[in-house]
Amino acid sequence: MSSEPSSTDHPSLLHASRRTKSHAAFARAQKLIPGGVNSPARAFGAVGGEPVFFREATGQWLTDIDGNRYLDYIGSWGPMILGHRHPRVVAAVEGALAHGTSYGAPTEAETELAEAIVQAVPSIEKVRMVSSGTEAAMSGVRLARGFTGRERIIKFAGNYHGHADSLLVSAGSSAATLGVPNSPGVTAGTAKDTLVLPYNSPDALEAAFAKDGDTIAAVLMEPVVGNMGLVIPTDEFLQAARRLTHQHGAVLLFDEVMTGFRLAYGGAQERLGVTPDLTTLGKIVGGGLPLGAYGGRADIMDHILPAGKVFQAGTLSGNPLAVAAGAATLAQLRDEPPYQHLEKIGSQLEAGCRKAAADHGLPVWIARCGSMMTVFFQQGPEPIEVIDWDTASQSDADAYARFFWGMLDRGSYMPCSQYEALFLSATHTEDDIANTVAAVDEVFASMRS
Ligand code: HOZ
Repeated sequence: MSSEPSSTDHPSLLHASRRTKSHAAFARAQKLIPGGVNSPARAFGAVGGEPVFFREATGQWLTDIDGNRYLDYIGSWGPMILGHRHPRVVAAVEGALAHGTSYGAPTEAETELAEAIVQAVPSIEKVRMVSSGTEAAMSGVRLARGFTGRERIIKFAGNYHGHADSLLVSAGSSAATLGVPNSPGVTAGTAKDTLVLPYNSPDALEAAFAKDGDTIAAVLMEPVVGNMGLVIPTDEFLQAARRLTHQHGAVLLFDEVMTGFRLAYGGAQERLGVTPDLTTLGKIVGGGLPLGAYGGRADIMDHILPAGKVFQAGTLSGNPLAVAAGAATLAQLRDEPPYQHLEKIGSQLEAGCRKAAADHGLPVWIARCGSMMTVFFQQGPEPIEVIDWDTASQSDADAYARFFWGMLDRGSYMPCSQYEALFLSATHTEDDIANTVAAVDEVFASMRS
């Protein structure tokens, strides 16, 4: 099977000779792993060319198997807020490893992590640990249904909550990137209880609750969206979600898998001042190891088996290595909060991108919240404000691909899709950002020529 990009002038080919080992590794992987990758998000499907294979990471740096170094603007899609291999996290994992890798039985470390989560996120009174954000969302939805005795949920087009069947409806992230927002394999019966509304539309929410309010178990949302590129909610929209769920006895379920511990120590809900009933967590809460969690009001959480009747289980739930990495990450974030630094370098990157776009007359919409940001490339002449999937999906995917490869060739590893946010870490320096802005300026200039 050939793994060469078909077009001879594709931007991925400009410096392909620097990535010959990645090319060979991808060819080998494709023979055994569908599409050569274990998650479509990393397949470079929307930017063309072939994925880069990595051998190690330290701080803000990635090294690929050809020996190329990149500034990492993905951070494993969010978890690595402290940078790669933070000494405190490494020591905690090594400490846990010395004792055992899995017991299938409770440990005190799980309760300590639960205490840290509850202290950080006041809306979480009780929390259950699972192994991924997907599991957290799937279980949170089941719990909301079990608690309310209702079947329908509301989700928003372009929001992504992992790959549980009922949530792969108008989904963002790689489902949107690769053109399967409604996945084959999800039955009509499963999908019919998922009502999809436009993000940032209080009117659509009002109308849905006016029509079906007594059948809606939950409103599930990314309080700041990272999975259709970065999209920021209006206060009016968030307040409508809180008010309507409260009025109609539905659960407000925030998916903070990306935003938890990132937009503030208490997540997007702290930053935005809105209190959900339930919250899902993933990524940072596991410190780079597989761990998710869902938590919230004790009266709701106590419906989970064995306290209540809603089933959810897992051999590796609360795995000791993942718990150690998560607890060390949260402790570090609490002891030396990086949020001011992240805001500073985030605004430096945003300002640099805005200036470069203006200097080169490139039509872009730039959205940023703390250490998450997206540059939406547009057709112009005037930028369209990106507020929902309708506006996000009008972006110029070819322009994004040229940007992505131009940045990769200049040593910055950006998200390989217009519909993913970039992430900064505490280890990125102002000099790193200045170098990246210089590269952005060059790439934007090349895109106008
Ligand atoms: N949640 C990640 C970003 N949208 C995707 C990670 C993955 O599926 O590999």
